[in-house]
Amino acid sequence: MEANGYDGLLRELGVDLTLHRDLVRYNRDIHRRTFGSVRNRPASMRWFDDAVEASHGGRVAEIAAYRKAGGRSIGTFCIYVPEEIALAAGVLPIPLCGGTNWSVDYADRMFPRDICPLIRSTFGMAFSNTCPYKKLHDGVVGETTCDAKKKAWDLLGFQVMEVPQKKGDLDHALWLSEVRQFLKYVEGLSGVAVTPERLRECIILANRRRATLQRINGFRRLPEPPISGLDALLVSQVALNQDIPAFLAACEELIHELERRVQRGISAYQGPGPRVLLAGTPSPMGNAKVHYALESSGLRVVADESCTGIRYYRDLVDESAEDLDGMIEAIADRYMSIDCSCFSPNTERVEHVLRMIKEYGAEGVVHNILSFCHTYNVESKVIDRALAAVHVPSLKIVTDYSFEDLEQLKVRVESFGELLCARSAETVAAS
Ligand code: BJ8
Repeated sequence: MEANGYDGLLRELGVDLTLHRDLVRYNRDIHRRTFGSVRNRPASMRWFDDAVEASHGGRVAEIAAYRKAGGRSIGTFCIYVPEEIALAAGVLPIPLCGGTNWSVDYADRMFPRDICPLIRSTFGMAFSNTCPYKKLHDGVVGETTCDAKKKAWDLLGFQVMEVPQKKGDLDHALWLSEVRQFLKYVEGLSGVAVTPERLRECIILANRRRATLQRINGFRRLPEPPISGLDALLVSQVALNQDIPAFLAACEELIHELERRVQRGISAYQGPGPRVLLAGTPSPMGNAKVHYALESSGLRVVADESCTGIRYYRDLVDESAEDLDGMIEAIADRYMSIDCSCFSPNTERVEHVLRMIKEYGAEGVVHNILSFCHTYNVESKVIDRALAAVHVPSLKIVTDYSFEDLEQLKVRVESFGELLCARSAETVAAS
């Protein structure tokens, strides 16, 4: 029996079909449990559900066909890899699959157990021969962000971009030279020289994807958001895997539906609930546990301060440069503005969190930290100091992808929700 109609292709790609079926079943269950728990979803979310399913079938076939026609693709692990340059060279950047708990233990073959689940999940997929993209990549591009990732690239011999750890002039110069080298690398893979015309088109295309995500997430600022935090996460998760024009078309439909919902006063939430900003590590496709724990406990996740949230779409590349050099500089500048916790100091992130609290009307912050992610874990203390100064409470969740601690998490989340409700009642009483 074919799991999803793509067994022939998956077999050709060296995928272990028995394990892959098990993985797909596992992922479907988690998807149903988390996103399926949202009541009264916009009908156009259906496309995004299907896109998750397609990431193990139809999308794989599309990329295989693209390569057969002479195109190239690379695996990426981080939003520092400049997607517009890769696209301009005819190289599709595809994020490695790293959100499923199913594959975590398969990483033990090469990695210690005490590193973050995102890394273990990704490489567990590769080592168990269940990642359909493994053989579709003409290269994998890593980056020097956290220690666990840096050393993983060493072990596996990937191409690495050096992301500086500070943001001074020398760091900017280093990063610009890395971006230029990346351009040479992708040109070498595809044999296609990047022209200013093509790069401009790709800058505009990638900017449209970010601007579209900004529009969708803008709805979450409303007192009654027409889209839940879970569904907004799903849109972001799908964004990086799917064909950009198809993704943009689906988003337009969703935006129209959200506008209609706002006009009719339809909220994504059944009853009142405190608004929280979720800050920290990414939740890649397959993982929505913390969003689920919060929203199924009556809280509203109204903003995501993460790489599967605003960190990916906050800044656009300046489109005014006229020549190739100017465009590359504009791209380097935009990527250097990303506020990942691997930077020291990372004051921009603190400022961004404070600004987001106001923009999205958040009453509290929940730090979402993947186990063993030291940079985000320690940085939560820096953010907490700034939050204390403006009297915004926070809750820190350090967890992995498994659902074993869900009930425990929900108990903590519910009492945080009660605290936020009590504070808001006090504010109302005092006014
Ligand atoms: S820009 S957040 S995508 S590095 S969670 S693997 S940091 S131990 S994912 Fe990240 Fe780029 Fe930064 Fe974003 Fe390491 Fe932490 Fe794991 Fe992480």
